Amino acid sequence: MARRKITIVGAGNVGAFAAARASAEELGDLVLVDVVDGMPQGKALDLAESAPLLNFDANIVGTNGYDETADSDIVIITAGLPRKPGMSRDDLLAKNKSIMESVVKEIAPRSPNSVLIIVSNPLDAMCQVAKDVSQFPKERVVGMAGVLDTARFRAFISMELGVSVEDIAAVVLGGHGDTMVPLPQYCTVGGIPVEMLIPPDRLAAIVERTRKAGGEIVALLKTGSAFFSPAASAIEMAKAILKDKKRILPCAAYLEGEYGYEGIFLGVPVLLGAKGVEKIIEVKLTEEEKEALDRSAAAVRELVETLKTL
Ligand code: TXD
Repeated sequence: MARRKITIVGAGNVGAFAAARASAEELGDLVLVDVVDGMPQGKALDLAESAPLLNFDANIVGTNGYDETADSDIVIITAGLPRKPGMSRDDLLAKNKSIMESVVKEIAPRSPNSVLIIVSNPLDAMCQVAKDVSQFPKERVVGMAGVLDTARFRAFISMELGVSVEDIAAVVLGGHGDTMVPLPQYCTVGGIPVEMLIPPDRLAAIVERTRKAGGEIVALLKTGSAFFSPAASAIEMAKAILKDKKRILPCAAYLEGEYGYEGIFLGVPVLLGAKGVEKIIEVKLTEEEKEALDRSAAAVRELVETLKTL
């Protein structure tokens, strides 16, 4: 069987680490695209030279154009500007909108059967732009946010309890931003509800830290934002699709009535397989959680409305 093909647009921090993870996992051939002259070419060559050390086989190409991206199975879009300290995700809207439009215009006709994994912020709004411009069916445009938010939630619970991250299952819903909705009631540690292991005040603090986890990293780094865990999250999704794993992961998916929302991208648990978002899974929410999700959906909707005016 021919190798699968993964294009990563935006070969910055997240894009480059995603490429490193994809190649180390031998997910397929890679194309790195960026606007900076020489940079994607240099990173692609560097990565190719790591192959003999890491024992993977893949063609890795860096380019400033799009012809090399033709017939990709997956396109991960990280192109955009990262948040600076004090800058909200929303400030990025106008700049990243035009970048996303220009990228998707090039990608969609060359890889008409691909699944687009959107990473650029503001995430949920960028998914909408990608869907509108590509005209792809909703199954094939999916946003990376929940996998990362959930990983952060799991990491904090692991730190709190001193137990393996492997045993912690969790889900975080909602838009990618301060309004995200971690769901402690669905979080388990080795099958045990987390609420039996962590007292309410500590758990509330962990939920709050999860909400602000992106900002915590931005404040520490001062320039740029998180990239190890975002890259790993995007590749987790790519792997689920390429290997048709049918994983249940929280992703930004286009809702048409699910959870009571119509025509917006929002983070919900989905079944990710070869077709992309094969199913949206609806879980029962408490009144409080539903209200929080409503607020999150309202924030995304507002952003999308603003988007139309830009
Ligand atoms: O959870 C999530 N979804 C996120 C999102 C987690 C982390 C980062 N998140 C967002 O991803 C972040 O706010 C940015 O919008 C993107 C990429 O973050 P990264 O940290 O990788 O930013 P970099 O290092 O600045 O890389 C962006 C690259 C950079 O090399 C630019 O030259 C390139 O994007 N870029 C472009 N590439 C192709 N085409 C165009 N038009 C373009 N414009 C910029």
